[in-house]
Amino acid sequence: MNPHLFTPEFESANTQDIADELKNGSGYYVCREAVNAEVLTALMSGLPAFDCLVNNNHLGFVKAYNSNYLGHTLAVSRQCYHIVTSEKLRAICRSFFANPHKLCNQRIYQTHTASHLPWHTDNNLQSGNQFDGKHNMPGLMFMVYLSDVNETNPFQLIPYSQNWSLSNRNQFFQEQFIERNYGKDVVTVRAPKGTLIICSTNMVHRAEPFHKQGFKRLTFLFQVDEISAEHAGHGESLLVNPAFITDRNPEILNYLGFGIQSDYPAFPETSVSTMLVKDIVSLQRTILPKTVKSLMISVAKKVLPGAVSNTIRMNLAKRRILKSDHV
Ligand SMILES: O=C(O)CCC(=O)C(=O)O
Ligand SMILES: [Fe+2]
Repeated sequence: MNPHLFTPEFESANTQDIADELKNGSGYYVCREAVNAEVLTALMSGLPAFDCLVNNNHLGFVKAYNSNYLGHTLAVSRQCYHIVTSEKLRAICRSFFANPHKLCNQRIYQTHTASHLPWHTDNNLQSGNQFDGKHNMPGLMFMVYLSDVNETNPFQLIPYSQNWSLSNRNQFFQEQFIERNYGKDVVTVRAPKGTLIICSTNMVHRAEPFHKQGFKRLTFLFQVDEISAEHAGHGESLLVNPAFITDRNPEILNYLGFGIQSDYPAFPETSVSTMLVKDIVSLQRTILPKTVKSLMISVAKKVLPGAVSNTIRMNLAKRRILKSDHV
């Protein structure tokens, strides 16, 4: 474990008190700048580009409208792995959960330009990638801001809402209902990057809707839920880079869900149809010249005798080598 993962302020916070607040109190906990600045810098510099993955074997961001998602953080980022498996966060989980629990999902996402995520809770069941009702297992949602969050698109929550949210079995809450009944209670988390937010998955929350050209917010989010035979398979399939697992303590492996069924696909399900027109156009710009080149090569191969096309291919390869020597 990295001893300097967290700032002294968070390191010195009492994990039992945090768990009590989450379980029996307001249902949330915020520590401003909980993650050390150097860890954040290393985390950010190790992230893949926001490019689209086309026919390669890498893990990277996918595009869903105005958001980019990296759904396999523990396969890509050593810092994410160490934050999720840190003794400090596991100690909070140990105090909060009365029963075995495991990491159910994790992602880094960037929202930009506009977003409207309605009020909701995160105690969701899925069938494949579809919402399949609410469960009442205890769970914790952890969020680390990877951007400074001020006026635009802050996380918002309603304290104590974990005590009444289960009365709504739908995925989302009506905006007017929340505004009318709980508008004055809303807590808005405007805070610098590195801030850690923990809340009960039964807590009503959202990201404040926004529409602002040029705005971007990057966030690391993960969720730990109780394991229950009634909901076998609950949770997203996880990819981990084994090189990050420096401590094979069975408690960590169980917490990561080794040997436990997790059926949900990585969130969100994306395809070309979830890309914005401008992203498709930019992808076409990269693909089109390569398409034309491949087409010319395949036509040349068909019409030219084999010996001639081999000579051309060898000359092209030589030119490529010469060019790279000059770089
Ligand atoms: O990004 C946020 O502020 C909230 C995200 C959230 O609630 C979710 O993804 O379920
Ligand atoms: Fe949520």
